[in-house]
Amino acid sequence: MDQRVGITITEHLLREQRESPEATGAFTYLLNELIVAAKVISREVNKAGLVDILGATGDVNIQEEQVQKLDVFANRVIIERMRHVGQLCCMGSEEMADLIEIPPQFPKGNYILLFDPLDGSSNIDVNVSIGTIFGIYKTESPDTDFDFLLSEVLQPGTKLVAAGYFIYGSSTIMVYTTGNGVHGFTLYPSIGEFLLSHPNIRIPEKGKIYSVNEGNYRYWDEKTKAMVEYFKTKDKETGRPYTSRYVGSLVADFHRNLLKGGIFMYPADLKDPKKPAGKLRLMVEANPLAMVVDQAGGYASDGHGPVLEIKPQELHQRIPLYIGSKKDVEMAEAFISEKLTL
Ligand code: P6P
Repeated sequence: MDQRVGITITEHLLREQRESPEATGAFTYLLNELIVAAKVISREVNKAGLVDILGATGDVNIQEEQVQKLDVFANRVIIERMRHVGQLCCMGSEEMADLIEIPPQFPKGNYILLFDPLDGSSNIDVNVSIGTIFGIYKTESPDTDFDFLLSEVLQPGTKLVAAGYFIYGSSTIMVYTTGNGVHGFTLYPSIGEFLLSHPNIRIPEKGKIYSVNEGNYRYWDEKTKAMVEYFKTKDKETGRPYTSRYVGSLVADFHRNLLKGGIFMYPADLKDPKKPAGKLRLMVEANPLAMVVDQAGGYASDGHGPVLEIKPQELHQRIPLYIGSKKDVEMAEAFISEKLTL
């Protein structure tokens, strides 16, 4: 009897490709190569405790964050694998100040890959789930001189052709969308394949979980404090107080809320005058996850409107982020944009 192992990610991508008349296979090839990079990262993350790859390198990245060795490794794996695929005109990484050029010896393509190679790095050596976040745009002008490509990269999230993440935890899971729903795959190390485990993910319209770092309370404005207080206030009719869950790893917090429902918040705060809009990055974190949650029936806001509609001004632009169950994010937005007073 045919012991089918289930639908592999490659089979799923090919099915999606067949449903797009204009598809040439270039995108499927691109995503498959990114998946190989994620498998390599997953292997290192899962054995990090056994080899000297834990801990910081002593360097500091563009975000002025202590660079962990696995950060450097993950960033290098993705860049070195993706630059020769022949489907990209450039890349942007959370770890790199500027756009990453495709070396002249490799063919270029029409796609742009933006990624956070290993989000949640502060959790690396305490065995908490971490992840890779990616977003893929297309450009109509792939031959634009590299010095002028940034204008092709700074597209609103509504223009993303694909987005998703890999979460390296108790198992390695890939969640992605190309605009036809959200699908999750679990890596089976014994066969080295991602198999469909979460078809057509839908986030509950309203949740019971709120995720925020309340250690930043004193740095929030009054609207933010009132908004967080709302989720903590007892009210039987609206199922409050919500439960607090905060891992400090965006991919882990987002993934839990995507499956169970709830809201993740990283509000603007006055903790670091250089980062008045909060900590999270529009291009490599907020936009890709906003596409995923939108496709799963949820919502992502910067407190005043849809994240996906923000016109990016710079590659490492930060924004406040409220993302998850639609009704919860709309409630948070009402507080922050002052459309609501209780
Ligand atoms: P804080 C990890 O460094 C990260 O970028 C996200 O993964 C996470 O959600 C956030 O920072 C945690 O930040 O300030 O609460 O420690």
